[in-house]
Amino acid sequence: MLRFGLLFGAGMAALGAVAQERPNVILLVADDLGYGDLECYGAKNVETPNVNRLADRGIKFSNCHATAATSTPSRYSLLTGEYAWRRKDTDVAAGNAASIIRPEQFTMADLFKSAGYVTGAIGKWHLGLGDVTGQQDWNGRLTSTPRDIGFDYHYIQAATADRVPCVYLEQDTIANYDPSAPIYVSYRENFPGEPTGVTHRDSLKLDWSHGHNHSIVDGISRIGYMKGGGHALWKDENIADSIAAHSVRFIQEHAREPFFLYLCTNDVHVPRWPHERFRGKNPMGLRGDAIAQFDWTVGQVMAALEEAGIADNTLIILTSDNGPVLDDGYADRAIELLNGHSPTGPFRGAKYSGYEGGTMVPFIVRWPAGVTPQDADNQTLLSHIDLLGSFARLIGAEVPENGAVDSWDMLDQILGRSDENRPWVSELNHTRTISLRTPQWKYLPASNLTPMVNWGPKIENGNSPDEQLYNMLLDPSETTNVAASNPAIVNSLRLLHNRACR
Ligand code: NG6
Ligand code: CA
Repeated sequence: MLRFGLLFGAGMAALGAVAQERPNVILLVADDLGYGDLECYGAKNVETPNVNRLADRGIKFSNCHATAATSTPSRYSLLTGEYAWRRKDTDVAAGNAASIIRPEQFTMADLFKSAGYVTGAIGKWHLGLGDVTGQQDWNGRLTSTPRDIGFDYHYIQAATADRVPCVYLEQDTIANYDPSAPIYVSYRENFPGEPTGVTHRDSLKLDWSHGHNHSIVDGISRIGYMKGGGHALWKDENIADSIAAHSVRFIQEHAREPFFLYLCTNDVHVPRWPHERFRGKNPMGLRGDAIAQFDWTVGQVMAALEEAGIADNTLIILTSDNGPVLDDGYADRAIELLNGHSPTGPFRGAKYSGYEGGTMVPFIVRWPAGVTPQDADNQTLLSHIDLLGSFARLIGAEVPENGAVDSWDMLDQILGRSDENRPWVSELNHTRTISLRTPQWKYLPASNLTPMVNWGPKIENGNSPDEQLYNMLLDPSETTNVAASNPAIVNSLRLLHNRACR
């Protein structure tokens, strides 16, 4: 209470009547949304009025990094405050993977709960479920769910929309469960007689381009095999509506008590099949439609807060889990229809990559006037890893001694009260090469791993047998490796890498 008073005394006075002492927090995480994909970050061909409004009333950061260039490790670090590279089992998870965050591990949700908050996780999960991979009881009650790691409420997709099972889990059981169609899931083999993207390719409403040719659900073939589900199966065009509706309900139900909502959209991950309100409307095709649908979700959340009279007491942080990708396995013409739009903005690489495009993400912090600056551009170097440690001070909660070991308190930076950079941030590519970014430099260690993503997407991993150094102040697009002419800087960054990234 005292800490809160100290921190927000001035801001709160400026706000006048404030319903609650502790702010609600909504952490809104898009999937594969690029740094350059929002209008306020320079996107072309797509309007994002709701996100613009959020940025107008808050701070738009232009140097904030996800910790990893794919979802599972990025989200692991976000929720635990521990770098994913400390563990071997944090790569992109299958839809039947066991829960990666074990109940004994401290999480962001535990932090909020310890301060008396109601906590919810809605939307994409992709951190595993159950105790043993492949042994989940999809027809009964699941164990090791978000409820075991601090979330009071969950309504989630087990992994991503391109992975089975294509159903939502709500409070440990399948939402809208259909007893006449029991659910079976396998990542090893098909169930006899079930159609796949290979056997029934002609029937698909969205063709696959690489992978994604196993079981067909809602006319789209996925990764992995499933059988059953009946009326519990999702329809892709309703996913955004469903996530938004559950989020709005969560906000309404908890408007009179402090809440933390971890809201993860399915947009703009593949398969992109937005609702017909959006589908076919954007000149960039389905990927543009999905960005517009994402923006709509943001509008729904803001409207719910305003209607409940709690917009002024809710801190919203909007970001993405990793960089963008165009062809990620479905023939949605994302590349052909770009029309001059650059999903990564000026940055090299994309999702999966150790270059900046892999982890440079939009990051908007909105709170009302008087607490955070309005319509501000901020270039402070930040990382998602520090959200947990920063929230701890925000709500006056303690992080236990062995919890969130990598997360620092950067609250002053996040609220726009300090522009002191994080001295370095670490970026994990999908081959588990860790790069370092400092305010001036980008260092990629030597790696003999493959330089390009070696399945469909034409994306550079950032791996090279030579060490790489880029001067980010002069060359933000990482075009010219200046390692040879800066041996002292390379040495010091190699030492830092050896010390900090193990
Ligand atoms: C890849 C998938 C890709 C996407 C990614 C994870 C194939 C060929 N590609 O393996 O489509 O699902 O994993 O994306 O299977 S993430 O954003 O959830 O990390
Ligand atoms: Ca992602």
